[in-house]
Amino acid sequence: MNAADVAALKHISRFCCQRASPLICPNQTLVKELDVIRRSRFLEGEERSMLSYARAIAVSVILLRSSPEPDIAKLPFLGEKLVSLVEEFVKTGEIAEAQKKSASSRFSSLSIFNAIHGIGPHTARRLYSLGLRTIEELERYYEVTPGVTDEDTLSLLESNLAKDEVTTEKSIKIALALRHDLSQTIPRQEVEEICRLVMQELQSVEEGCTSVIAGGYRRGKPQSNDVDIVITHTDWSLGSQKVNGLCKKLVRRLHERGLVKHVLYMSEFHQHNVLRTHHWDSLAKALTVFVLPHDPARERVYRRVDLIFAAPEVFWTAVVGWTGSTMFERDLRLWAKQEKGLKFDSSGISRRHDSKLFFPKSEREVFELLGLTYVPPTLRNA
Ligand code: DCP
Ligand code: MG
Repeated sequence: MNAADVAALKHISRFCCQRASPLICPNQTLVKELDVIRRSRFLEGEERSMLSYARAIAVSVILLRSSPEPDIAKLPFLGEKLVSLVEEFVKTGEIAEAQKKSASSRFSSLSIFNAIHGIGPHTARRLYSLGLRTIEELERYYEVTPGVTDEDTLSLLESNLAKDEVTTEKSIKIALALRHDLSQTIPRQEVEEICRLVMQELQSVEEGCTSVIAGGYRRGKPQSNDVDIVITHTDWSLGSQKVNGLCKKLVRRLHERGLVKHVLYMSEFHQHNVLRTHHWDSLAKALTVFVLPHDPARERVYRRVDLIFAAPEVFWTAVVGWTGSTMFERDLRLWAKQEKGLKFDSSGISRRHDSKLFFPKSEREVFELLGLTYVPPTLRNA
């Protein structure tokens, strides 16, 4: 970043894609308290309230740091309720509502359920309403036996390979059976090792591909919950042809090599449609469970690995879209729409009034097209 970029990012904008948000902030305790309430709103399906907490967290963190004794009432973008919560925290060192939520058994059950891949807030609430409270009860409900047999693995893999669709219930069973492994975070070195192995296999499937490890890893997190790899082909003239169908081929290959054990979700590239039930992009992707080759010197832990495939012309929008954070992405989309008349998502940038598509050739060009100062990945931790 040059000096002008640094100066521009110090300006406190309503959009977090115009601010510098480092990984570690000095208001960590306040953030944790506010985040309990944010998560509770999320689990209860109160989207608007959840968002105002998310925004408040992102902005108050920056502002409270910039001055030792900030005038809380003057913090921009914070409603009355949020201001009073921050004041309460400054006075007492905690927020009563957050303490109450943390101690609530409903909040605790919903959190435990939601931590399983495939169980969103809606399903978590449904399971709770059926009387389920603990992870053991959840296991009985889904008839999960300890470990998953190879037969289950193969049938799920084959059916996902054939159908290109979510098999939520089966995915939940697998995620539940492997929850001890999947809840362990992945150190950076292992993230890199996994990517190296994936790319080595990809080389045998299709020569000339390249990738970027996105997600929290790229934002500098020392430990990740999963590995997000965005893949494309280096040949711009033939690239999209080469990327088509690659997802399935690579997953098959990785499975044959014993590296991919399960596929929780897989889709080939698809056009946007109004019936989409999730807010994902239209890129081809496979959400997998991966394991490193046997090594007597260390324990084998199952890891979540997401493989995302983008044609060369949308590779950099895919990388920006999958680098996150979730809040940064949300504001990128909002900024593009409200301030620029553009539509941004991982699968491309288009102009709203005539659907003209843009094909940035670098990450900086993505920011330029959106009329934004470049924010390095490590400062996108809003
Ligand atoms: N992303 C998004 N919207 C989604 C899914 C993903 O904007 N529905 C973006 C933002 C995320 C990034 O993709 O930061 C990767 O998603 P992850 O769930 O893997 O989250 P992180 O990689 O940020 O953190 P971690 O994997 O360590 O939990
Ligand atoms: Mg990730």
